[in-house]
Amino acid sequence: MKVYVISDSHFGLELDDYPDKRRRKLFFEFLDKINKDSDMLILLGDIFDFWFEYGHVIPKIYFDILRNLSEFAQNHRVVFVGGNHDMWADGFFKEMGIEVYPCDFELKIGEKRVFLAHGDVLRRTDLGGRLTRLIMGNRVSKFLYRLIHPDVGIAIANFVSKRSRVRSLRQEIKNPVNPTVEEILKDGYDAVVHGHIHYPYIEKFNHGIFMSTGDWLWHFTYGILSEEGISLNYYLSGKSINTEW
Ligand SMILES: [Mn+2]
Repeated sequence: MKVYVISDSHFGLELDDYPDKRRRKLFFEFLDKINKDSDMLILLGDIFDFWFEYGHVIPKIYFDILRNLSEFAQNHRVVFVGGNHDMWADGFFKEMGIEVYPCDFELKIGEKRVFLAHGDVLRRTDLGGRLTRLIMGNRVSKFLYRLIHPDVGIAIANFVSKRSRVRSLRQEIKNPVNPTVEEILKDGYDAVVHGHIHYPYIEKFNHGIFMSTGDWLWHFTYGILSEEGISLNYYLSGKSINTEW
């Protein structure tokens, strides 16, 4: 079994060095490339810089991505795990044949158990991330936001995103291993995989493997999970770091 994992493409976010259009093109090429040998694709959050599920409207700026993903989902199992930018993904993805998990997802490969989450909330005890999700993710907020005209709502979201995020997306990461990762590994998982920190990283501990998927903004990295182990791969250079179980 070969499972591909990708996160943090933040489609819709414009960058000077890697414009949205170019990142999308690379993503579609990537889907093409893995089409034949992938059994499953896991989208590990923040694929969209902003996604909101309206009753009757889908944001047209994502049309090409949705078209490509829905085509891919015809022949592959596709799992979408919500990130802090796209936790509202829901019914429309299911209509495309994509499985949706708002927070985390457990994958079994042979005997191995892998815990996958976007990374802003790894455990229910992660208060900061959880608070954001509680406020943003509850029914009342969704209902109220839905009342705003989509043109206005999306403009507001873009404004907030540009102001606060471009800077924080590129932070230096001093220690990519969240203490919760080791707790989860000690709880009997063989691996923890998350995104969110935009820093590609893989390490094998006594209890299991940790991988941070990096991003599809500057690093263009993705993971492959299989019966042999886990690898972290750089799409542009072709470099890959393999870790056996
Ligand atoms: Mn994130």
